[in-house]
Amino acid sequence: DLKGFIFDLDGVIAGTAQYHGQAWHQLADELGVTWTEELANGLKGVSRMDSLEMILKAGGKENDYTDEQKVAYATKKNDNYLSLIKQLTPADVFPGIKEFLDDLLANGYQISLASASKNAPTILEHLQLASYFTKVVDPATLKEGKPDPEIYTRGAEILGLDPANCAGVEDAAAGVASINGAGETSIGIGTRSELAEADVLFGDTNELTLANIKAQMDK
Ligand code: B16
Ligand code: MG
Repeated sequence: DLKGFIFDLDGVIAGTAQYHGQAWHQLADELGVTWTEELANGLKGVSRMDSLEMILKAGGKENDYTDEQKVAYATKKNDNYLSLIKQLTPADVFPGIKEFLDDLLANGYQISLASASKNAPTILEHLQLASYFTKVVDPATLKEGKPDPEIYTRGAEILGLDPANCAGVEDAAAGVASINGAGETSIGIGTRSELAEADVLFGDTNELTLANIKAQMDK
């Protein structure tokens, strides 16, 4: 039986994935790396430094920069991203998310956050959702990023729950792989072609309800 829900942030709670994409696209242009849909999707859920490595690799430039230069580029992307998320307000919370969170709490479920983003606490403040997420995995303490299971394993741990009693909610293939690897139920938001391994799948956050989840799990 499910007792806890572990949430991704970017692309699940709000449309910040689009701002990450915009900021990386700008950096890829600067580095002379061709921006493709495939590259953009592959970056979803992936940590900042791993994302930069993927972009450099896509352009065959993985050996062209020193670690110091790489950190400088990643910082530049983050500064750009921070300027984009400044405009976030509670109106940017995806449809149905607040209702779902309220419903979970009203029914005694526990919730935690498993975002790879070091900016997650800031974003939650902008969205006025910080009070829902008193349990947040600190990505700075992780050895491995998504798709490794570590972040979702920790998401269950901080709730004091067995992973078998937890579900994770994700928009990225790397995140679904992390949830599945942790032995939890994976709930994907997106398309079947992108999130082939999700146990439960919705096309849109407004379909995310306890009744809809149970209906798909009982199938
Ligand atoms: P930051 P999530 C992930 O957040 C994003 O999907 C990914 O695009 C980003 O690179 C990563 O966080 C790190 O974010 O640079 O802000 O620390 O989807 O796990 O909530
Ligand atoms: Mg995400």
